Amino acid sequence: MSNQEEAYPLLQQINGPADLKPLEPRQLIQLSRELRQFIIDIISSNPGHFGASLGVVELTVALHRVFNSPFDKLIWDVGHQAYGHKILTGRRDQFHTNRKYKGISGFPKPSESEHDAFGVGHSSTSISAALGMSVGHEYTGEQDRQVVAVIGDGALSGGMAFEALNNVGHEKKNMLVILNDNNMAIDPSDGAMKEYLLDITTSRAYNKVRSDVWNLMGYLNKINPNARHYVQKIESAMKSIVLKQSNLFESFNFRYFGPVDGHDVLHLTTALEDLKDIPGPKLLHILTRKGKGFPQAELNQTIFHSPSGKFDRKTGEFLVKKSDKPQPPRFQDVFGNTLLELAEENRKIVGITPAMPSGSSLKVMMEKIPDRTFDVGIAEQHAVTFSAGLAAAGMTPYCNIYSSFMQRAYDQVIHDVAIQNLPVVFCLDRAGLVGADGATHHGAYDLAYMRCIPNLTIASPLNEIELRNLMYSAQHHDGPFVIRYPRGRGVTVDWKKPFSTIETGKGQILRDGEDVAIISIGPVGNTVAEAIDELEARHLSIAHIDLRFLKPLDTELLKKVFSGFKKIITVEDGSIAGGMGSAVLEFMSTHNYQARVKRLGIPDRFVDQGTPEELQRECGFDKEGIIKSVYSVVDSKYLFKAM
Ligand SMILES: Cc1ncc(C[n+]2csc(CCOP(=O)(O)OP(=O)(O)O)c2C)c(N)n1
Repeated sequence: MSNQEEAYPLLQQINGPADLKPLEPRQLIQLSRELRQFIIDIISSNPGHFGASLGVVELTVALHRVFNSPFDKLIWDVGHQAYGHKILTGRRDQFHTNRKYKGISGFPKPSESEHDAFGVGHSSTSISAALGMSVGHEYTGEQDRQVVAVIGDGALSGGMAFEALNNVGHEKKNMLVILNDNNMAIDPSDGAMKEYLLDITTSRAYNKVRSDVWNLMGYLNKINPNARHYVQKIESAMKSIVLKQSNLFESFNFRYFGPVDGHDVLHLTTALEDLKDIPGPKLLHILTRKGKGFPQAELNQTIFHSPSGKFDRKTGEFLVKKSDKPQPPRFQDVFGNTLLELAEENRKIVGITPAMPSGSSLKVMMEKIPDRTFDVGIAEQHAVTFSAGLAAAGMTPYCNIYSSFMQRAYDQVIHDVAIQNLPVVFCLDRAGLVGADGATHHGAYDLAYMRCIPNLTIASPLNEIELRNLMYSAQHHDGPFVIRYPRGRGVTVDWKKPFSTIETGKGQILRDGEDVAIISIGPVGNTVAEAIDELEARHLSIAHIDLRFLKPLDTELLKKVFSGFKKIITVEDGSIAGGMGSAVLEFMSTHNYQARVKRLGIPDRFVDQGTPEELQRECGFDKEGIIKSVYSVVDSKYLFKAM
């Protein structure tokens, strides 16, 4: 017997949802146990999202027992909780490659499996997608397909989820929304919705009425399907009296069921079976515990949302020993600490995050100055316009949004901030290739999508020290100011060193040279510097310009570069199309310069997951890629010189 067969005897036999159908009820419990253990065993040695998948193990088993994927459509909101789904739908033996280069994606991805009904990664999309499918199935004559959206209480705080609820209530199509309520996003859930969900789960009288109706419906349905008609009559009478006024979802024309224990696989299975037969929009409210079954993850839910390294699969202790040498701070830590420092001096500064207090390190300021920090929920659009309002009232908001999530709030940046030239400082974290989260999370497009917006200032620091100085300089800027920086860490920061002002729109010459000029923006400039060191050792003389500001462009500096060089390479950790290199080309054309310009960056295709180093190599802007590009633009006599 192999180790696998010994450790997960039942899971080992599950190669697709069909294998769940003949299982005895007690085997569903066993399968849940094995599935949970399998996730713990793999994620402890190949880190990824953790707590959320553990929390929906029973739901996942129940869903695949009751529904027939891929005929029925299961849509996981965000998708970070879908590991169990992947494992039960034929990807058990690949699961050890989760989030790795060329491995399987950490999120549902239709190109990876027919069971991944909809591609996800960003939150609050599931109800819209489910409604679209439900309507689509009517057009294609496939209305017997069931459509299920699974959404967390955190994801439900996103405006799009409410837009969808509103529309579903109007369309009244067949679909089931499962609200997975664990009272957590990555950090504890915030906002009025959280209180509402708590009220609804604890209101005894309300729930007694609900469950009585539900039981009656299930019972009558079994003895006589026609009896549903009478039950519906009773229900709609009740609805108009009690439920509609007291239940938000009922007022959106959903039938609300629950709350039920989301860790009772047998009860869940029966509930889903019952709901399958009820037409129209339904919402099943389940209560779960994030990290269920792994005590450390239940206790430290934020850390174990997505543990940063390998951990002991029994004790939960992290295995990577802290290095003896002090590590440079992460960009996000520099953001958090610097904002606190600035806010202590400048009382107008406020900090805003859409549900990422830990990920952005806004938490640092939150702990010290809670009354000037705001976690607004997974609501990027609102975060931007809320910041605009704060700025209009004379405050200085620092609104921290991950680069890829900022895509959500594009019109808010243009309409609510830029047109009014409001002084909002946008700190875009996780810019560039982020690594294991893959295509949905790379901060690939911000330079391109921000560059065309009038009134914006756009900067990217070479390192953490510059991030501090840019944040310092931005507070008195008259108009919106974008600072984009990556995940990870670079250089040591002397926290005692006073801030210095960085003049808006000024780049810097990092190194003089003769043969080729390389223009970079942001921390990728450090990779460029390494490449140049190596090229110098091979007797090539390369100039290095750190543009620092994409907008306004340092035209003085660029004029110097185009006057002195006929071979120019641009390097950016962002999309080549429309990014910094494009700005340089436009500059060249506008000012009638002629040069050979080669642009390096993220190509015009979606890049999957891997380590940032692997992905930079794939995209051709790692050290070797830069060196190769230099050789490709220099004349053969230089090549000879370089030998
Ligand atoms: C648009 C967007 N903003 C932020 C995130 C980051 N994010 C991933 S999971 C998550 C929390 C989701 O909470 P919830 O829906 O309650 O699911 P849980 O993890 O609690 O199961 C957040 C904020 C995201 N994926 N998409």
